[in-house]
Amino acid sequence: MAAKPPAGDPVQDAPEVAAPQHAAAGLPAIGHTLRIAQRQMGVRRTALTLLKVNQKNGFDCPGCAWPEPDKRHKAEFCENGAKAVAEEATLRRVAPEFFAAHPVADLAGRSGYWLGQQGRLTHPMYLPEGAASYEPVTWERAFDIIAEELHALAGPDEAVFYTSGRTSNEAAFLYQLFAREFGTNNLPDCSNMCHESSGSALTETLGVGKGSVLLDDLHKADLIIVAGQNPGTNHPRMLSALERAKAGGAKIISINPLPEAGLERFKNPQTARGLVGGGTALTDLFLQIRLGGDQALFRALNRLILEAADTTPGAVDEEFVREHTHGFEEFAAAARAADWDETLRATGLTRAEIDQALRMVLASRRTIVCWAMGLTQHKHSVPTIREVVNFLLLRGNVGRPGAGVCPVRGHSNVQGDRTMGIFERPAPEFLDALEREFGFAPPREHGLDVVRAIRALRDGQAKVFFAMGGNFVAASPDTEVTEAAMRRARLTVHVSTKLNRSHAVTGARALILPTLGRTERDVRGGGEQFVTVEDSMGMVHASRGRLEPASPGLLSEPAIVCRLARRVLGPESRTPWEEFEKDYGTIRDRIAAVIPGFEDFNTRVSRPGGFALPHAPRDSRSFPTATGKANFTAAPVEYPTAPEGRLLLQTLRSHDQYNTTIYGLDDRYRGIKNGRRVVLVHPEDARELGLADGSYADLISEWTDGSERRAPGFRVVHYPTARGCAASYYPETNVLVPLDATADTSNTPASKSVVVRLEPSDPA
Ligand SMILES: Nc1nc2c(c(=O)[nH]1)N[C@H]1C(S)=C(S)[C@@H](COP(=O)(O)OP(=O)(O)OC[C@H]3O[C@@H](n4cnc5c(=O)[nH]c(N)nc54)[C@H](O)[C@@H]3O)O[C@H]1N2
Ligand SMILES: Nc1nc2c(c(=O)[nH]1)N[C@H]1C(S)=C(S)[C@@H](COP(=O)(O)OP(=O)(O)OC[C@H]3O[C@@H](n4cnc5c(=O)[nH]c(N)nc54)[C@H](O)[C@@H]3O)O[C@H]1N2
Ligand SMILES: [Mo]
Repeated sequence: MAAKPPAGDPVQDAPEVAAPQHAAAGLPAIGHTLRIAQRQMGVRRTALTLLKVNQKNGFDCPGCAWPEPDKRHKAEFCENGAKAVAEEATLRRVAPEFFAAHPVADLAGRSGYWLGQQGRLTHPMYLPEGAASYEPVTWERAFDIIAEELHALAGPDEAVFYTSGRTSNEAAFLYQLFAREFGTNNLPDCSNMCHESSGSALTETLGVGKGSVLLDDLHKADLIIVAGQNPGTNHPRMLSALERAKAGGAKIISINPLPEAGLERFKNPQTARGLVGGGTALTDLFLQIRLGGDQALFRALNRLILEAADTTPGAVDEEFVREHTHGFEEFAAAARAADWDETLRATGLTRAEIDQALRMVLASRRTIVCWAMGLTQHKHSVPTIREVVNFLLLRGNVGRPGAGVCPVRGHSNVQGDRTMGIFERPAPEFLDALEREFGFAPPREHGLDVVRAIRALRDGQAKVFFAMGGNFVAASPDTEVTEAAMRRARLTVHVSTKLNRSHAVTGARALILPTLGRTERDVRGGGEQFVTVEDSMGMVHASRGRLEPASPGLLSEPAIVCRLARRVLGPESRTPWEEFEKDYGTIRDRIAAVIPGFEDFNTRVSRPGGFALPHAPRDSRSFPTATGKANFTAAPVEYPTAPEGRLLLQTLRSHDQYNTTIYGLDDRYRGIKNGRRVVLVHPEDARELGLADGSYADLISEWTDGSERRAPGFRVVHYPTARGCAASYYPETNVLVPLDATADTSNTPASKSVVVRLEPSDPA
């Protein structure tokens, strides 16, 4: 991101700070929702649109991946879902005249917020080599340009096909099919930066890289542990499930360096008590952990459970361990050796707090652990999540009602995209099935993930970058490195709904291909089409857009892939791209033939509410791992540390953003208003560093190779975070995350533990 609000950009970052709040939602949330929605859509469209979100005959909320309950409310959305819808259903437009008035250099100087506020893209746009501005282009010409650049490559692996997580199952299936027929597995996706660590850890230990619980399991649990997740902002509908679990007697432990308002108390806007009353207290025990201390915490709990079993039979589910697991002895030896000094240092917790957690764990028959980015974006994320699995396996908390692993996904269809084959390291069985069904030989070598794709572009080994949604340059780490890498490409192409920074940081030539959003009617081949998505709990259901498209010139994502494939692959491709474009039902028939769990897809998805994908550990306590059992693992305990005078910085989301899409400049629950360049620091740490509340500082990250990266001009906010741990918003701070700072095994950027020094400065 530009360091300073650029000249001519009316967005002023001038943070005002009040005390953090202690409850989420309630009446203020409704007021805030309606204000943002009406600003974008007007009153009538706001009402019509919001009533269709997440209804059985409506569209899937483009916000988060939290599942819909079977019995739905009239208004089954949340404040932040409504903002996501308003952002897409806005009445504002970015037409060709806009690009004439704003050359690329001008766009590159604007904030992400300003770019997003301009409205929906309406025409395919082309930036010729050496030109200053995008100009309108026909769809045919756009596909010709892409074909020209792809055919000029020395080989298919010089192309990269990125996916963000809003893409429907149908579009994702076609997109990976096209990339593989073209000849590459270079299919990086946002998941590489998100839950890849969960996928890696769960596949190795349980055999399935997805969560093992359904929504109803949350309602039945005795204990729900929420670690490294801020559902009040990022999965607000999860609070209703937590509220219901509490009504059934469940206890909640939250593990977080920040006291997040949404986890403290929930005022359910669907109930009178929530609207005007005090709401429901959610967290029973708050463990204010240091960044990256979770592996040490779960290791210590595992030691304590094993010790309890020495005196209390049943503390360990011995029958489950014997029948269904592998590697117990080695794990138990490592856990029994957990060191208390190290545990307390890594976690910043007291022994009394951990003992209190243990009592709650031992009192629970059915335990679920939910987590998100606070666990997945560290160097040692994979062993951390494996330790969570150890913890659940010990007491038999996998594969029975009310218990299990619950990685809470981000984008609304990020899990479905992976199921459809958007993966740079596809399983051989998946490729075999593609080969059988489509009669071509898919490439077998692994492709590039996000970080490796950036390196390949940087080093000139990749030359065409194609993105199905997302905002790659702003979402990726090491902004300056990533932007320089992108500028080296021959061609960059973005299929997008809205303008963003990736359209302003381009290769020699660039294309913007505008597409339909979830909310919009999709008529192809004379008939109205629907698409399908998979939520965080493996439920697959239909999504039908209801609004008139933002422009008659838009193509749907499946139509774009079909036309691109026909143009690039030519008559050699035996895939019926034309038929796929006209009737998405024919795509689903092929998905059914290729992907296990989708048998009879068209029939089953027509049922209201859809269907659940099979999940062997959940359904039958069988574990398709290398050992055929659930694997205990015993990794050495790791945790991040910062040298004297430095802090660990996490980069996280405010309440008014969807990843790189900025809805507004407030972070209501944390008491921040009208600005995003803030850094939250514990008052004691700030005093030691000589940083008064309200003063300004540059954030400088220090990487192990001695290199430094700087983000200037952040207002220091004294905030009750864990000691030694600071927090600041993404994507402004992505410039600080070194490209090489990634999680072991999953290669996910370690954006939740960046070592920084704060230097007093002026406002940026
Ligand atoms: N409104 C809205 N909804 C969204 C998104 C959005 O941007 N806006 N993004 C979507 C996407 S793609 C995703 S992946 C999810 C993200 O959902 P979250 O993971 O909730 O998102 P973050 O803001 O990154 O929050 C990380 C949380 O983990 C805590 N944390 C950080 N480091 C640690 C740690 O080391 N240990 C522990 N125990 N806690 C830690 C932070 O304090 C914070 O509460 O949300 C999805 N939903
Ligand atoms: N420092 C730091 N970096 C992070 C994270 C972090 O916590 N800290 N989080 C990471 C995570 S979890 C994720 S998931 C990634 C997100 O990375 P991305 O998914 O790449 O980024 P988004 O901001 O979600 O993408 C927004 C853009 O998607 C486009 N879009 C929206 N809807 C549609 C649609 O229906 N179709 C199409 N074709 N385009 C659409 C719009 O043009 C919009 O500008 O960022 C990662 N980066
Ligand atoms: Mo994500």
